[in-house]
Amino acid sequence: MIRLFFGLELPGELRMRIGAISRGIDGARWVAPEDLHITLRFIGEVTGPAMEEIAAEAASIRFEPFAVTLAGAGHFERRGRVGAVWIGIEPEPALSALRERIEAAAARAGQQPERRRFRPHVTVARLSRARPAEVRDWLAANTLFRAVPFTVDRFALFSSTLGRHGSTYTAECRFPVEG
Ligand code: 3AM
Repeated sequence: MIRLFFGLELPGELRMRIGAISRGIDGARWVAPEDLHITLRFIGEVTGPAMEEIAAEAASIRFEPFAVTLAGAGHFERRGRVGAVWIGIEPEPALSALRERIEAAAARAGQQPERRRFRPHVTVARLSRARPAEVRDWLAANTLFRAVPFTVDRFALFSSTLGRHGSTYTAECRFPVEG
């Protein structure tokens, strides 16, 4: 079995920039710069043949290149606790449209529909017992984060491997605009 999700890779300069703000919360599990990404659609554990089917459907997706701007910072809470901090993404209809096409491709490959609302973000750290004051300070320090737009001309199917220091991600297949 292999754990999969669709997402976007980030340009090196952006990963470096986020790497530079990946500090200041004691006990945070910072995502390594090479693993920073935008998740488009979580798939979960599948077999090799199921992965091939998913990839084959994704390969039929066509889209025009578009620009994405990372801006702002936020957090996700679970049961009243901050579980992750992230850098946000400016609303971009083309990004939502690409996500919809991936959702349809996943459905054609037999995946159950994703019911969670799409909240595009770049997870910077996962937290379990962080001090609220440190989380607040990190969010305040990065609320004005804004990067130059970058062009999205491909998406990827990533595998996720759980290691001793958290998950690492590998782009198993890339799907360029040109097909
Ligand atoms: O790294 P981000 O936050 O973009 O949170 C998981 C991670 O997102 C998310 O998939 C990405 C790659 O692991 N994820 C994990 N389990 C999930 C689930 N059951 C999930 N998303 C939706 N449903």
